[in-house]
Amino acid sequence: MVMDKLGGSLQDALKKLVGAGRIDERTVNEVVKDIQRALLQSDVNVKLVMEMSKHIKERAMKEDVPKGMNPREHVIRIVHQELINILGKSTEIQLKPQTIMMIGLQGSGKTTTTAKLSRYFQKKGLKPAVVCADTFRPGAYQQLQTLCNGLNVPFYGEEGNPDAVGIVERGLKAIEKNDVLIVDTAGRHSLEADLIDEMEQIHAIAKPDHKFLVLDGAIGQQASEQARAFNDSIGITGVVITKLDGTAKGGGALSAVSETNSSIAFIGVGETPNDLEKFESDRFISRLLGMGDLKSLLEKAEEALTEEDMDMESLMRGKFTLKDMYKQLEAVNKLGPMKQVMNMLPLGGMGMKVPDDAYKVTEDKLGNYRIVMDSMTEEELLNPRVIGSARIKRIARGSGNGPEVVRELLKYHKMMQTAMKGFRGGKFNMNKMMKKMGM
Ligand SMILES: Nc1nc2c(ncn2[C@@H]2O[C@H](COP(=O)(O)OP(=O)(O)O)[C@@H](O)[C@H]2O)c(=O)[nH]1
Ligand SMILES: [Mg+2]
Repeated sequence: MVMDKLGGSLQDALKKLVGAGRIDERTVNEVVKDIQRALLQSDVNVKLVMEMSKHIKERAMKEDVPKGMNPREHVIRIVHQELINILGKSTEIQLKPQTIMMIGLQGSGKTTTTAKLSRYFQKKGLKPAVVCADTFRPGAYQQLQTLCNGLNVPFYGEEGNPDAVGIVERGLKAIEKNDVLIVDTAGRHSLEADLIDEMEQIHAIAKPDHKFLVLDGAIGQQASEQARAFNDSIGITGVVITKLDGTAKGGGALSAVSETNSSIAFIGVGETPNDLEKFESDRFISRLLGMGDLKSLLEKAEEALTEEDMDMESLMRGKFTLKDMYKQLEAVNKLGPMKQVMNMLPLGGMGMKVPDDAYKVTEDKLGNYRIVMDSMTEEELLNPRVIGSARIKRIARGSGNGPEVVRELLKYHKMMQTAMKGFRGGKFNMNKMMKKMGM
C-alpha cells in the first residue's frame, strides 16, 4: 500500500493504545510521542506536528467521552480527526465536460498524470482527449502519444513545432467534441520567467476549468513552497501529488499543501495509468490508520480486557495468583490467535517481541494449562503453594495429563509472577522468559 512506513508506525502507536491497561494521561502522552516520531520521519513540518500533538492531548483529557464510545475509541477518534485536519479539504472534481491544464516542474509527473486522468474520466463514462503542449522536452510528444494510444484516447500534437500556444489553440479545437480536454504542458527545472510566460499564454487561450499542479511526493515539505509559487503565478485549483508509492517523505508533501491556499485533488501511486486515486482526506487517513482492523481489535479488546480480567495494578504489585493467570488465559482465548493478542496486551504493546515460531507452541500449551487449572480447587488457584505432590497427582488425573504437565504449569506460573515483578522494575524480557520456559 501507499506510505506503508508511516501507516505502519501510526498503526503501531494506536495498537498500543488499544492494548493499554487504562487510558490515562501517561498513555496518551506516550502514544502522542509515537505519532510525532512517525510524522516527523515522514517529513511533516515540526510546528504542525507539535500543534497537532497539543490538540490531541488537550482534547483527550478535556473532552467528555461521547455516549456509546469507550475511552480508547474516544482517543483514536481524536487522533483520526486531527490527522484529517492537517490534510485539509480535498479538491472537488465534477464529472462533466471540462478543460484541465497540467502544470508543474519537469519530471514531477505531469505527462504520466495526464494519461492517468484520461483513464480516470474514461472509467467514469466520460470521453477524455489530450493536447500535448510540451514543446520543450525532446520526446515529450512521443511519450504522450504512446500513452494515449494505449488508452484509446484522442491525442493532438505537432511534433517539431515549438509554438506551444498555437498548438493549444488548434488542439483544443480539434478535440472539442470530447468531454474532458486535458492540456499537458512543459516544465522547467524551476519556476523560471519563460515558464511563467508560457503558462500565462496557454492559460489565456485554454481558459481551463481546472489548473492542476503536479508535485513529486519526494520533495516533502518543499511542496508548500512550490504550491505557493505556482498559485501566485496563474493560480491553481488543485494539486496532484505523485510517486507516493516510492517515497518516505509523502507525509511532508501531503501536509504541506493545505498550508497554502490549495487542496489535493489526486495522488499518484505508481507508473501505470491506473495508479491514480481521487484524494479524500477522511478515507486516506482511515486507511493509513487501518481503521477497519483497529475497530475490530477495539471490540475484541473491550470484550476481553475488562477491569476484572486485567487488573494490571494488582499484577504490577506482584500479586499474581493462578487465578489471575487463568483469567488472562481466558481473555487470550476470547481474543483469538495468540500472535494478534500479544500485540494487543500491555506486554506486547510495550514493544516486546515474541519470536514468531513461539506462538503456535504457546497457544497449544496455554490451552492445555486452562484444562489443568479447571481441575484445581479455588484454594489451589489462589494459593498455589499448597499444591504438593499428592495434589499434583490428583490434578493431573483430573485433567487427563501426566504430573509433569502440572509441574510445568506451576513453573510457568512462578515465572510469570517473577516476570511481573521484574517488569515492574523494568527488567522484563519476554524473549528470555519464553526461552527459559522452552517455548
Ligand atoms: N512510481 C511512480 N512513478 C511515477 C509516478 N508519476 C510519475 N512517475 C514517473 O516519473 C517520471 C517522470 O514523469 P513524467 O510524467 O514524464 O513527468 P513530467 O516531466 O512532469 O511530464 C516517469 O518516469 C514516470 O514514470 C507515480 O505516481 N509513481
Ligand atoms: Mg511531461
